[in-house]
This record gives sequence, C-alpha cells and structure tokens, in this order.
Amino acid sequence: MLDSKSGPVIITSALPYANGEIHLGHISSTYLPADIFRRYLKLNQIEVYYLCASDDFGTPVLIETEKKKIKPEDYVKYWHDKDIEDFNSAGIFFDSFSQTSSQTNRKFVQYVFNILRKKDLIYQKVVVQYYCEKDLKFLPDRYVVGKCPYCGAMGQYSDLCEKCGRIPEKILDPKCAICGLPPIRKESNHYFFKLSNFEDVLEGWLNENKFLQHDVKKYVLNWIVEGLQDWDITRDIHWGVNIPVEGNEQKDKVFYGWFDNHLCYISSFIEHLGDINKAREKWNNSKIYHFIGKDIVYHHYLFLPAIRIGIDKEYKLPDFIPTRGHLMLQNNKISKSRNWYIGLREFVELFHPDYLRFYIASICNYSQDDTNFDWNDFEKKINNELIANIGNFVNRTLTFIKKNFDNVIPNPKEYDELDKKALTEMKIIGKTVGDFISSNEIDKALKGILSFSSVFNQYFQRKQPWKDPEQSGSTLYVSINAVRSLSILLAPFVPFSADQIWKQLSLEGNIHEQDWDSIGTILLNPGHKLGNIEPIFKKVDNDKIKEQVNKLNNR
Ligand code: B3M
Ligand code: ZN
Repeated sequence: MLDSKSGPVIITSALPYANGEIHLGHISSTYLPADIFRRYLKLNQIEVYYLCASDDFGTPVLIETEKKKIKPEDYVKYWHDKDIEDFNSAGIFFDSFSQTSSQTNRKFVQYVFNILRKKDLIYQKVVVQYYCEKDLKFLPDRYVVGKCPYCGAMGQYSDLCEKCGRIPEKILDPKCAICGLPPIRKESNHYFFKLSNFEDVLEGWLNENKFLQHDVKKYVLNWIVEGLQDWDITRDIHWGVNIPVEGNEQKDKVFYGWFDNHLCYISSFIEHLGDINKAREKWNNSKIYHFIGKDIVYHHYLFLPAIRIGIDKEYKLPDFIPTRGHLMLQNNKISKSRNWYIGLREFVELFHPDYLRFYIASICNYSQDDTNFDWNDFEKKINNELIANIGNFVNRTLTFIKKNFDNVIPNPKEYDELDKKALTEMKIIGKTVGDFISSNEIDKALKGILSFSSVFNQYFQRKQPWKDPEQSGSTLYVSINAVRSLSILLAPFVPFSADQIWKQLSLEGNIHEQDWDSIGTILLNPGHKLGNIEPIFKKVDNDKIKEQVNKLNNR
C-alpha cells in the first residue's frame, strides 16, 4: 500500500509520436489511468512526478516533413505544443512534458550508448538495406511500401502492415515511399545492442518482480524461451540523435527512435529537476511506474530493462508497468489511416471532458483485453450513472438545504439506525476506492463510488425528509457530509465537476489538495452556509449521439 512514508512516485505514460493528434485510444490505454493515479497520490500527500514527452524521431516524422517541405524541428514542436493543449483540455496535466529531441535527451542517449559500448554490449555489423538510387538515400522502415507477405494488402509499410497488424519479415514488391521507384539493396554498417546477452537476467528480473501483470509476464517469458535477437539501434537517416563515435561524425546515421525514446523518461526527469545527481538519487528512491499500451510490451519488458541493466542500474528498473489493451471504436479497431478514430480535441468540443473521463474510466479494465467505446453506451453511462445516480444525490441534497434551510446546514437530531449505517458507509468508502486505485483498477474504483452514491440515494429515499422538513436535520446533515466525501472521491475521475461540487459546498481551499483520509470524517458543521446551488451535470442529448454515430458511419 502506498502512503506518504513509502517515498516518491514517478509515473510515465508512453510518449506520443509527434506526428498526429491525440485520440481517445491514447487516453484510454495510458494517459487517463495515469492521470487518475497521479491525482489520487496527490490527495494522499505523496510526492509524485508525472513525466511524458513527445516522441520526435522516427521515419514517419521525417517523411511528413519532406512531403510538406518543413523542418522536422518545427513540425515536432507544433505537435508537442498541441499535445499539451489537448491533454490539458481533458484535465490531464504533466509535471514535465519534454521532447525526445531535447538537448538533455540527446546528451543522455549518447552517454548511455558510450557506457554500453565500453562494456562491450554494442557491436557493429554490416546489414543490407533498401536504398533508393533516385533519392540517394537508404530507406529504413516506412520509407519502403509494398505488398504484405501475409495478407496481401497493398501499400503497406515495410515495418508494419496496418491491415493485418503483422510485421512483415520481407515486404513484397517494395517501392520507395518518396518517389515510387523500386529500391536496390545496399550494404550499411550498423550498431547492434546485445539483447541476447540478457536472456537470463531478464528472466530473473521478470520472475522476481511480483508487481508485473501475470498475463503479460507469461508471454514475455515465452519470448525469452524462443530467444532474443540483438537490436539494430541505428538508422541511415539524418533526423535523430547522432551517434557519438570519435573521429566519425556519422552525419547520415542516427539512433533508432526506440533506442532513445524510453531514455527520455529519465532525461526528462533530469531536465525537470535541473540537477543530474539529485535526479538520479530521487529516481532510485522512487517507485517507478511506466504506463503503456499492449503493443509496446516488448520494448518495455525487455529492451528498456536490458538497457538499464546494461548501465549497471545507474537508474533503477520499473517497479510497475501497467499495461492495457486497445480501445476499439464501435467494435472496430481504431485506425488513423482509415479515419476510424475520435480526436481528443474533437471530443471535448462536443461533450464535457469529465464525461469522457467518467466513461473511459468505467470501461477501462486493468488487463490486456481490448475495451470498446460505444456512443450509445456512453450516453447510457453518463445519463444513468453519472447523472441519475451521482448528480441526483448531490443535487437533491443541496437543493433540499437551499429550499428548506435557507442554504444553511441544519443541526442533526439523534441518529437512528439508518443514519448510523450511512455514517459507517462513509467511514469505509475511502479505503475501498483507494485500494482499487492503488492497484490500478480504476473501473472497479468507479463502481465503488457509484454504489456509495446509490446507497445514499436509497438512504435519502427511505428517510423521506420532504415529509417533515423540520425533523429532517440528521438526514441532511449526514447527506451533505456524504456529498463532501463524494466530491473528494470523484476528484481523480471527474476533476472539473468535483471542483464545482466543492464550490457549491462553499468549502475553502483547492479540492485537489485535500486529504483523501478526510473522506470518512464529518467536517461540514451545522450553521455552514452553502454556495450557489445549480445542477452540476447536463444530460446527454440523444440527437447529438445519433449525429455522432452517423458521422462515423459516413466516414
Ligand atoms: N512513441 C508510441 C507507441 O508506440 C511510442 C511510445 C514510446 S514510449 C517510450 O505507442
Ligand atoms: Zn525513391
């Protein structure tokens, strides 16, 4: 169990490629779960750092900038800045959102490479690569398109078939992605990282670490049994971190994006603290969480730990790698190229960001299983759960006090059995929900909050305060305190609305700086005057939902 005595926590989310907008798939697989966790830790007075960055390198960025005739630096900066804006609009805030192309990261990557090289974990090998004789360049990864050898789909990248999701061993009928001519094969000298040296130590680490998800661990261990291949960590392009080899500028060869991007988790922390020694010490005294989607398990469970072990654990390995499945959209795989996705920005312009957070949290299970965004289910969950359950309890309590007690919390009378039972519920709910958030089960945590709220709706219903308002002091006193508890419980999930409840309660301070432990305590006293009362939530309109479904179907 985490508490303020267990030391700092560092959270990272997979770095988004600086090559397109953030969509709901991203939010569901890593950013929202991580943000909810961060907010919860803050409410528990735990020192927490949420780090992320734009993933600036790689061939897709370069191809786009060549097409658009703009500088890669400008292009990635545009996406970097836009990502921050989009995340913030959904209530997702980072302590640091850097760039893999930052000077700090470049320097750190070269530093790590030099250590690995000294330790003989790097070697050079000549590989045969595609080369375009018209464009005079090597054509790594996405620079080659062709026919997928598995499903026969045309126009697929040499490093990924978007149709069947497989990685072609050798693409058929290859063409240069820039000019369309067939490339030739040409030799190039590359650097390799000896991942194969690490089979035993990785196996040991995976077996020892009891916090990693079992289902993921199982198939990663299987990969080790099948044997790990050394990694080609260089590419023949000019956009990336330069390879620091003495007397050899290597201008046309840079590190592969997957060599440098995960190192940015660490370098962004160094940059954030502004002092490498402090950063190293704090990193090593923290619990480390890397939140990821299931498609980058290989990189995070094998490659990343191997490199950290390779530099003698100068920076400790992750304690947790919360790994989630994909978000489907209306039961179909999200795909940007097929235009089957919903952008984050697009969504928050249509509906309140808390609706998105609530809905995603409610369907976001802590496993490899995919989950599904469905517009009708969204409407149902928001209207029937967030509004008819939570919103109803909050609003009926507040309006009752406004109407019958001139907006002032009444004095309780002697408690009856129902009051006492309700107060007991209040005492235990913080721990129930908190335990679920701690173990990353945000969907279950949210269910706990909903059942708390529905218990209080029933309580209110059974007490029938409207029958004799003058005698209803206890009911309203207990209920209004439950509203306060509810607002803190909700703060990690629907931060904007929780803040609104807090304001209507006319409570002092920032709700996001309250104490989670206070959820079980009666802190609102008789005589306290409430603020301006109005409904927190607005129902989702069915016509608006139909419009969205139609829009998707006509894409
Ligand atoms: N930029 C995005 C992805 O493959 C990739 C993550 C990097 S995390 C170090 O999901
Ligand atoms: Zn070409």
